[in-house]
Amino acid sequence: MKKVAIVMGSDSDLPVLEKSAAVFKELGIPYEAHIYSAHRTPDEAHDFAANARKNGFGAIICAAGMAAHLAGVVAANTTLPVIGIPCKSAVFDGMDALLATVQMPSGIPVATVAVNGGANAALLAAEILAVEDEELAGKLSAKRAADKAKVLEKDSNLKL
Ligand code: RP5
Repeated sequence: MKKVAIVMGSDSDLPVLEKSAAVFKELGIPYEAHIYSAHRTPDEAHDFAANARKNGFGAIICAAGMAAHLAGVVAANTTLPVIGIPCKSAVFDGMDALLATVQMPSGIPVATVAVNGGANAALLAAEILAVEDEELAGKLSAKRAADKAKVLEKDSNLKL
């Protein structure tokens, strides 16, 4: 199975990426995590993206807040699928990062998930890998069914 990369602009983004890592652990997907910033370590961000395909990655998750250019810069340097997570910051509540991540120019796509959407970013990466992996597709279906069962149990226990 291909690996997934988790790249964050700062260690202050870690709580969001812990949700991604939990999904990968649950599904048995190999991953590697890095702190590379589009602004503070631009050379490392570039080199990681440019070499990601030959280094065995199948998808890249990029999380950044504020002027969130990381996902776009990584996407500009690879044709692997890039999933952007806009991270919430104190001043604009994540709207700044959401717009910076989602509004990519035509030709360089970034699949943007919700603000702080670490779990969905990992699930989307898993779905991309599962296109060619029946066993992983089965695990994703089982997770959907288990999540559904949890909601239905809450429904039957609901007292209001
Ligand atoms: C972004 O700026 C990071 O992704 C982080 O969300 C935000 C703030 O970074 P720190 O100042 O906390 O390192 O580049």
